[in-house]
Amino acid sequence: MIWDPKTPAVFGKPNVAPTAAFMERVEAVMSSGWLTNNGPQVRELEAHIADFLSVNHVVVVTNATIGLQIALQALVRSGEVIMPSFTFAATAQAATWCGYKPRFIDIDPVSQQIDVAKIEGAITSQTRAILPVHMWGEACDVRAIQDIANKHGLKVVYDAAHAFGSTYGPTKIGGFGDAEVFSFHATKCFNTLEGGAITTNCDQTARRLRELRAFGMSADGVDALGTNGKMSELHAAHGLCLLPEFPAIMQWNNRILDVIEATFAGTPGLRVVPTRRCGQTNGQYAILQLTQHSEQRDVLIESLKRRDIHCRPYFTPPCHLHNGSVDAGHLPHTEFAASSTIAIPGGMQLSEARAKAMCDVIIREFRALTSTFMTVGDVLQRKSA
Ligand code: T4K
Repeated sequence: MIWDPKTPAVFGKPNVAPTAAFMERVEAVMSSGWLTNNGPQVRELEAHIADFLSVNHVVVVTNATIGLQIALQALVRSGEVIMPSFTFAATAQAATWCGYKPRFIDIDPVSQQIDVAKIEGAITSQTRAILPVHMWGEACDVRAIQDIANKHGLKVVYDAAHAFGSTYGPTKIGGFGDAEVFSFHATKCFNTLEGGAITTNCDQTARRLRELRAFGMSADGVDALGTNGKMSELHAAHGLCLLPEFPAIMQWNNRILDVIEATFAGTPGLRVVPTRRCGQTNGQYAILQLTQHSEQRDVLIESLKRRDIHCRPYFTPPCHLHNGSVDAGHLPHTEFAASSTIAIPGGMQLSEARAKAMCDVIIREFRALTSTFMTVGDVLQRKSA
């Protein structure tokens, strides 16, 4: 199949719930007179997600950023939180917003996951928690992380923004650490337009999370510094209508990822970041890395845009290089990943044939760019010789 540039492929294109089912729920909500504040749609969504993830408690929230803040606030008083720098700004900002000091460590260059071997070296007398990210939907090494946390008396909150439906071995992500936080943003393969969820198996933590989600209010009054993290009924309704579709979405995402991995295999200078080694993933993230000529990454993204293949550079700049960030020194694998990684379109918008055609265009554009680059380099080299 030849790539049809008139039909765009977009990284982050939302999966939308079936319209008829969604409109039916919208009408029911609007005529019910109950629009937010732990309403019936929210409670139903929490129950369905708890069942889907096999976890005791699900607390849905306005978005994962607020979810991370609430989870940290519920579990950690103050101090330092160890996390990767190669992550979306929200991970670090959530901790900073709550008054904790992020302590950034490097990633494993192959998986782009937090480098577990570097965690213990970053622990100080101020360290209170570890905030690992299940990067690109793949589970971190949760067993090793829990061992370190137990040894040093630290809490673990997972940023599971990418990982809804993914597993660690046979076990769904959701019950690891002290809490896990999912994003249900529109760009996530399961979404509530905006939204997120905190999951935990601990009854006491769940009670605390529910209080903090609603201004720190309990039956006894306002006894903690909370926030407004409540999900509205309409957002929950979208999630309820999309959830039954989700197993099929996951399956298709993975089929497309198979095609993408197979098409790029053995292409010099490009690799697909492996995301399915620790268990299943939701298959949403097709992540390409320029292992050579990474300086051409942004030029490649621009040239693909002209072919209606819309990609995103992630995570640029990495968190330790944000303005106002604490000095974490040089994190070489993080800095290389941030300058060489591209999230490419995948999932439901593509047929297998279109996925292959799209990858062929990416390879051709990359080769055209880098052979031009090499010719210029060769010329310069010849001139200076
Ligand atoms: N932790 C991690 C590790 C995260 O990756 C994120 C968020 C969070 C925490 C926080 O989760 P939330 O608080 O958002 O629940 C996007 C998303 O906005 C963000 O949720 C996501 N991670 C991040 C990886 O990607 P941007 O700034 O790249 O978004 P934006 O609006 O440029 O969208 C990306 C692409 O998606 C666009 O190029 C086009 C497409 N798109 C987007 C929207 C919103 C659509 O086609 N339709 C749409 O409606 O952050």
